[in-house]
Amino acid sequence: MNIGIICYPSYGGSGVVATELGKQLANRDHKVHFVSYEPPFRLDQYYENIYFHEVEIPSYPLFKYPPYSLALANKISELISEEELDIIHAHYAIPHSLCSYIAKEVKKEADVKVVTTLHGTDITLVGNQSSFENITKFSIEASDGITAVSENLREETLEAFDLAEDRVRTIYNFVDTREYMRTEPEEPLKLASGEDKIITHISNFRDVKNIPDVIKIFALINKEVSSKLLLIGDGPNRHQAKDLVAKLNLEDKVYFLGKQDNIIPLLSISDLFLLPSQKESFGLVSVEAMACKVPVIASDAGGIPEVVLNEVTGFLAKPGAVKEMAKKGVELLKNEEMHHEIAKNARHWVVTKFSAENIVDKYEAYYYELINN
Ligand code: GMT
Repeated sequence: MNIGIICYPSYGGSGVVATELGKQLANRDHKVHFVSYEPPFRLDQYYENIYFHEVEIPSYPLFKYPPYSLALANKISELISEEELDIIHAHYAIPHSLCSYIAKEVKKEADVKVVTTLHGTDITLVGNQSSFENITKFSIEASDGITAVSENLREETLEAFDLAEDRVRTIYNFVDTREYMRTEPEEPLKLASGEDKIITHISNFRDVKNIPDVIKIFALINKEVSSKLLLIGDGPNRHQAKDLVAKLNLEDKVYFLGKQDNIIPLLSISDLFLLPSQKESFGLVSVEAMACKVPVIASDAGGIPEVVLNEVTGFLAKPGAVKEMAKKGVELLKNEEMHHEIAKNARHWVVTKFSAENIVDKYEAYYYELINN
């Protein structure tokens, strides 16, 4: 197949999933065309069967806001005929799904199917704002295929947009479990020297991630278990996080590592991963952590309980339940046998449920189903 993938290229779950899916499809001999304003950050080298098409953003004195969405729709429409696309896979509804729809309408004569994958915030935070509500609903309904990254998001989408049960299919996110595994670094990391346990959090530092709770949970754990906190990623709440770390006198224990392209070495030295978000449609980082045998303590919210199994691959508590999460963290870090068991379960769960082979089979089958109908 010739497959166009429309995604955000920046640091973030939806772009990661789109890029990894493209790589896997290219390995299966499909031709994959990424379309965005810059190459996705995980597309860091030459891959056979993968092409990148940059959307040039027009500037003109009249345009106070450069019309990126129109340029994107135009680029997709060009590719429909030039590359004979069979599938356009839009990751994140806004604006990718609508741009794909417009491109398809422009090239009416072409037989191309549009698949929209919903990642969560496109529906729960952005899509339900009045400025976007109608077009989000329209572009989702107009898609030939719709997928959601968890059952929870699927149900929320059906309800929010009043769709028929069979319109949205759940296809979970995945990781390449041959790449994501606990690995000894070639050179030991100084961060991991000493007896301290390593606790890790990765995110875009937005409100929904509850960064202050990450720090408060760590502060409580650190009173009982000597430990360090690695904060990976960046975003609007970074300053607030730094202030709280200073207020709690934890500056020598908390490391702000910023955005990291390769998180495997850091997960490989981690003993515990924290994801106390207000909500997550899926929580891809928790799968990446579990693949590297890191138990996860997370919020019992959104799609997380489908991903992290309470008392099996980690522990869940209501969002905001800082003390409870810290108590579980201490228990886990003090009990070597329990930690070993949960770490082992976590890896096994990811390999059986969220491996690239399983999930990419599902996307591939869905594409063929849409094409053949
Ligand atoms: O807020 C984020 O974490 C970024 C956002 C994105 O689009 O990159 O993440 C969403 O999509 C990810 C990939 O499907 C999911 O793993 C995240 O759970 C989801 N974020 C939220 O639901 C808050």
